[in-house]
Amino acid sequence: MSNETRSVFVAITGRPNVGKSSLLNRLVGEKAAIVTPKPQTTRTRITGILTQGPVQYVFLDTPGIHKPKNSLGKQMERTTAGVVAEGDVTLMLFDPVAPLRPVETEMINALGQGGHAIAAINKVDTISDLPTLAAKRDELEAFGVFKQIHAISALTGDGCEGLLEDLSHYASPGPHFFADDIYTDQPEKQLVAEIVREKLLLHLQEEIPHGTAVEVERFHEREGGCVIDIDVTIYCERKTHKGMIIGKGGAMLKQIAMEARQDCEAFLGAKVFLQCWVKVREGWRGNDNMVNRMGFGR
Ligand SMILES: Nc1nc2c(ncn2[C@@H]2O[C@H](COP(=O)(O)OP(=O)(O)OP(=O)(O)O)[C@@H](O)[C@H]2O)c(=O)[nH]1
Ligand SMILES: [Mg+2]
Repeated sequence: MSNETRSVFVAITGRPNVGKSSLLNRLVGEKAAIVTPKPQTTRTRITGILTQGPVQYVFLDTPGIHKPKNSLGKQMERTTAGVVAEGDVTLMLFDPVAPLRPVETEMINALGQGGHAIAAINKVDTISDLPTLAAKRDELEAFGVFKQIHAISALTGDGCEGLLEDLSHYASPGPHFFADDIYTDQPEKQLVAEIVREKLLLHLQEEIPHGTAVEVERFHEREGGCVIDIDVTIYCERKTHKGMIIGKGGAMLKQIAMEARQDCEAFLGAKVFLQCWVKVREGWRGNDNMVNRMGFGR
């Protein structure tokens, strides 16, 4: 390998819950994106950066492709389309078992219109029979769109090295876009907001967490940098939701804040005082202006 610096932008796409954010974290070796068992966890574009010697990989995680039901969903769809147009290569993830959905077929056909695309069948740790994998591979191959089809597990790391090697072939010579020692370009405030949202998704049922948005109102490092005070507002869509987020005697909110604080302390390397408030912003997901104002218009 030559010592000339090279970079490659990789757009990661695929249906909700297929493991895009898990793969991003696995590839960069840090938690750049939140992960939950619920679909539509990722709402905005998340950048993960890995520098290996002369090659810098810039992974662009996207909201899972689905039929949008509201303004927020439409904005998420635009984000994904924009990111895919930006990548030097698109990496599309697939479930090893679930049949292809119409949105996936549409995306594959769109990828076939131009640019480079690679497929990866993720979660291979969940299947034991090779015919299933072979059938999925054949099905994807038949589109004639993907340059390579990998079988990987973001959970165990299986196949990820081969995938990286393959992606490195799409790198172009030039200076690195980011510092070699960073793994994401997200500001700390955004990482904190995402962590709080992850805990909301993990603890609350049904539509409630999907109707929440998180804003960091204050992020203050005390002198010496060992203690950080963080104030967070959680917006939800209904009064009844507010009650459920707070929980009996405040127990739910306390649990969410405690778990978020622990994660924040781990990545900020400081003691964190985290305070969370809950406010109602009725129907915000269905209102273009509110969706934009809450930071999704990017
Ligand atoms: N067994 C197994 N589970 C995985 C693997 N990759 C991801 N998961 C799980 O699948 C679920 C969804 O993972 P995410 O990384 O949040 O999926 P995503 O594609 O980013 O989802 P959205 O952001 O909603 O589009 C989580 O519970 C992960 O732990 C894998 O390789 N094997
Ligand atoms: Mg995700």
